[in-house]
This record gives sequence, structure tokens and C-alpha cells, in this order.
Amino acid sequence: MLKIEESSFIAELKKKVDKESYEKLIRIRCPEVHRFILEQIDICNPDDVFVCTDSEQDIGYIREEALKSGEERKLKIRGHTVHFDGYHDQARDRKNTKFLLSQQVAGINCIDREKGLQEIRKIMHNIMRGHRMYILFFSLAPLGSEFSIYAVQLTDSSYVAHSEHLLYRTAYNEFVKRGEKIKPFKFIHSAGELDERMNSKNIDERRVYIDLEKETVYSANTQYGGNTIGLKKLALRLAINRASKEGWLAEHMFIMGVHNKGRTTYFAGAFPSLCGKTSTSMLRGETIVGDDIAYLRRKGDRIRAVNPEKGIFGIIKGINPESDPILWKTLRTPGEIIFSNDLVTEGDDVYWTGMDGEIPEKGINYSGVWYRGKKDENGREVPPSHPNARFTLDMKLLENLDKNFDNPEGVVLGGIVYGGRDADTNVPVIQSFNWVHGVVTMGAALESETTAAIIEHDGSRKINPMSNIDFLSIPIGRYIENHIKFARGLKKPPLVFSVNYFLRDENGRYMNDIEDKAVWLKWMELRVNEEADALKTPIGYIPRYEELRSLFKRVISKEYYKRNYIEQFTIRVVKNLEKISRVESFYRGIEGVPTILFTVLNEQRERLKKAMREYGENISPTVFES
Ligand code: SPV
Ligand code: MN
Repeated sequence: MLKIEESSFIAELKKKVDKESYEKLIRIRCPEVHRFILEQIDICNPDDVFVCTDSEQDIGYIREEALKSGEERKLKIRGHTVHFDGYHDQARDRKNTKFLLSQQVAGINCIDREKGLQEIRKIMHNIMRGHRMYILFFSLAPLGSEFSIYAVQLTDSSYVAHSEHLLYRTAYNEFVKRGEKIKPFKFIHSAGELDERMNSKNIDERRVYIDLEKETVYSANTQYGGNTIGLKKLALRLAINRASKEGWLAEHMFIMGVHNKGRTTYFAGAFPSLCGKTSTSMLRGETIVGDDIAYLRRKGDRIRAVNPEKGIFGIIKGINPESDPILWKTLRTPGEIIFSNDLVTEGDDVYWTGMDGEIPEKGINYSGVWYRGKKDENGREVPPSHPNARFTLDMKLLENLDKNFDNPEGVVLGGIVYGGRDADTNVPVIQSFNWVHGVVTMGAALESETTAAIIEHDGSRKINPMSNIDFLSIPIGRYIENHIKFARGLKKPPLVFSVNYFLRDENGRYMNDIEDKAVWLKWMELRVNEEADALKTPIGYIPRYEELRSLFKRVISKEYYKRNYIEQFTIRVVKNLEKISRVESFYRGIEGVPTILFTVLNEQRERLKKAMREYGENISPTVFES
């Protein structure tokens, strides 16, 4: 076998990096890693490189660099910093995020691999001139877990590097230990040329190109975390592809522990952004394993899950003491937190839309100098913070961190929750008849309005399978099939639920209060533990009124009236039928969708129609009581 010192890559690297960096790199006995670093240095041409190990000294250095470079600025509260992405760089860039594929796949945004590689190499040629390249090593999932995927990230942004230290487990030592066996994901990012606000200048050349063949992602001329933090959504795209080959699932799901009588039952939940995902995973009295991404594997008779991340890159809009008490407290306490695209007020405090208290007169935000009533180029008012403004923190700052969050074995999933945003169709909570029924009518049928996490959002209703559509690196049909097969034959598959926090009455008022979701979770917990019975409707199992009444009292000290129950849990047949048609027509246009999806949808339609003949268009839950 070739000794590492003799590999041409490391010999070349020796000429390109300083002695200290070389010493760090040569300890990693993996030519693939060296080759990747060498290639990217050759293309990007940074002034120098900094190799980051797991040491507190190296990690601290990057924290300092983020301040020194001006990418972050200190705020009033100790440990807090603020970072601004460019005015037109505030969300994931769907249009310019493409898969490099030799054979194009319908339904996913792709470009011919060779053409794409050529283009991105050209864009990245000398892109790091005048910049330093940071070289970082991470593990997605707890260290040494069967779930772990290792990753190497190159970036010229100290903000990206700093964010990743908050969000991911560093794993330089694992790279040293595992050498050639590491099979890493590889990410190269450059913010490109910066303007006087330290923002990417060449937004026209913003690209995120994903090479599935080499499990490598290129990101150029952008700073927004969803485009740059390789280990987040760029890694999710690679992981979905790898998982599909290896028989597990990479999902856009939180993981949380729901507590009752001293036991903990774990749930994973998929919600498109701004549908209540983070606030569900952060419910008071429960514990959090992760707020965004989950890897799921079959183990014996159960499904186990880990969070590949260790921190949160969360939407800040609307966080206040009532809506999100734990996050609120954490965000107002000293600790290492990066605020991005929020408003910095006089006195270096931070303000965001939907925070309590009075809106400040003026400050600095993503649009530069900001004052109340400021208008954008289209005459629209500029909010104090961008709707997609975020906070980044390590979950160790949270008081509700679950004790199993770092467990390499993961946690056993008792249930999976799909949560959409719809005003007029779904009941607040419902359980599927079985795994496949849940995958099809709840997961594959997940629907929401488009939101601010995507650049060209317009509020229209969109089907978003498992809330993962933006990240699918495999054909949709295969993805659905993987889900259907995943729990086949399991003695105890997770129960599948769907929730909707956004149901409105005919006057447009929300039918539920923000805190009601705590009750839905507790009901699911009882169902998983076989301690609550339910009413069988044509679309799944719904709670009994008495059960909910006692849960509302116990969990949130609230009287729950039967008329509210009836209003909320009425089966809206016509709306449900319309939804089935929307889902069908979405999947009918896609090749390779398993026929069982259409069968299950059709069965649901027939059940609904039959019920409508018997009970009418709006069926009160009391009908199912006998
Ligand atoms: C989401 O939009 O789902 C996020 C933020 O979690 S991003 O990193 O942009 O994907
Ligand atoms: Mn997300």
C-alpha cells in the first residue's frame, strides 16, 4: 500500500501550505481528503490556509477571526454576535442550486455534470484571492456512531466556519483515526469578492452545485447559511442519495422526547419551514434531540434516529416569551450565539420582528441603515429583521436538551409527525391507519404555503413530500417507495400522525391557540403507549373529546369545550377530496411513483365519498363516537 508521505497529493500540499497546516494534514492518512484539498487550493487560490483540529485553541481562533474579519460584530450581551448576509442573499437559492448529473432526472433541478463542473470551476477560479481558506472536519451524527457520516468543509468565510462549530461535532481526530476508511462528504464554499459591508458582491454568479458522484458540493458567491453551511442542507442532499443506496432515510425532521409518567417517547417530525417545526420540538416540558434533520435506521423491530447536528440554525421571527419561552430565555442570556440578519439597535442590542416590546426607531439591519417606515425599491416597507433572519447556537445552551441527544445508538421512534399549514382542510391532529397510509396521505401529501426561507416565495399552496422536496437528490418516486418499504415487516413501526396548527374559522380566525400543540403531542404519546383509544374516521383516527378535555386541563390548564372540539375535528369532506385530487395530480405527472400511492389515495377518496353520502359534506366527529 502507498505510504501517505509518498502520495503525490500530500507532496504537492506540502508546497502549498505552511508547516503547521501540513503537519495537521499529514496525520489524516486519506489520499481522497488530500486530493480534494489540493484541487480546491489550486482552483480557489487562497492567500493561506488554516487547518482546524478539534482543539479549543483552533476553534477559538476561528471565533476570533469572524470578529477580526468583520463578518461578525459583537453585541451587548456577552458571547452574542451579529452577521449580515447580502440584501439579495437572505434565503436558499433554489434556482441556482443544481445537481451535477450525467443523466438528467426529471423533477430535480440538474445540469450536465461536465458542463456544471466546468462552469463552477470557472466561477471559483482564484475566488479566494485575498482570502484565507479554513479547513474543517466534522461528523454528522454523534461520534463513532453507525449513523455517522464524516465531512470535510473548506470555506473562506469565518462566519460559516464559526457557525459550523456551533452546529456540528468536530471530528478531526476521527479523520486521523479512520484514515482511508472515512468516505467523507466534501464541501467547498467561497463567499467570493466582498463589498464594504462584507457581503458577497457577485450575486449573479451565485451557485450551489452538488456532485452526487463524488459526494462533493460547490457553493460560490453566497453567504446565507442555507446555501453555505455545507453540513446542513447541502449534506442533507448528499445524505438522501447515500441513504437511498444503503437502505436508510435522511429526513428533514426534528426529533423530540415527549414525557409522561416518567417515561420518554420519541417522535420525529417533518414540517415545511414556518409551519411550527422548531416551536414543536422546543415545547415546554418536553426535550429536544434536534430541530431540523434526522437520520433513521431500522434496528431489530424498531426504527432508531439520530440528529446529525448539535446546534440550531433557527428562524427568529416571532420568538417572544409567550410563543417560545425556552428559546426566548436562551436568546436573552449570555452565551455563544450568532444572530443573522436581525436588527442591531443603538447600544448594540438586537431586535427582531415579533419580539415583545416596542419596535425601535432605527438601527442597522440587512438593508443597511434602517428606520421605522423605511421602504424598499418596490415601495414595500422593510421590516426590522428579515422574515428569514436567524439565530445560531449550540444546543448545549438549552435547558431542555434530551439526555440521549448524543447517544450514538440514537433513540427509538414511537411516532412520526407530519405538519403542514392549511386553513381549511386538515383537523388539528390525526393518526393514520398504518405506516403506508401515513406515508401516503400524510407524508407524501404534506402541503404548505411557500414561505420566506425560499427566495421566490409567493404564499401559494405546494405539495412538499415529507417537507423534503427542496433537498431530494433522487427521483421523487424512488424516495416515496423508500419510505413505503422502510418499515415493511416491522413488528413495531412508528405510528404516523399529521398535525395542522393553522386551521381557521369562516372569519379567518385561527381555531387553535399556539399552546394547543402541547396537547396534540401528549395525545400522540398516549396513542403510542396504547393508553388512549380513538375514533375511526374515513381519513384516520382522531382523539375522543373526553380524552382531549382532560389533556387540555392537565397539560395547559385550559377548559376545552365540546363545541370547539366539534368545530376543529369536523371532517371537511369536500376540502379533503380536493386535496386528494391535488396530491394525485402532483404525483401523476411524475415518473416511477409506486402504484400503491394511487391505490391508497383512491381508497381514501372512496371512504370519504361513502361517508359524505351518509353524513353530508361536513361530518361532526360525534358521528364516529358509537
Ligand atoms: C429550512 O429552510 O428548512 C431551514 C433553513 O432549516 S435552511 O438552512 O435555509 O435550509
Ligand atoms: Mn430546515
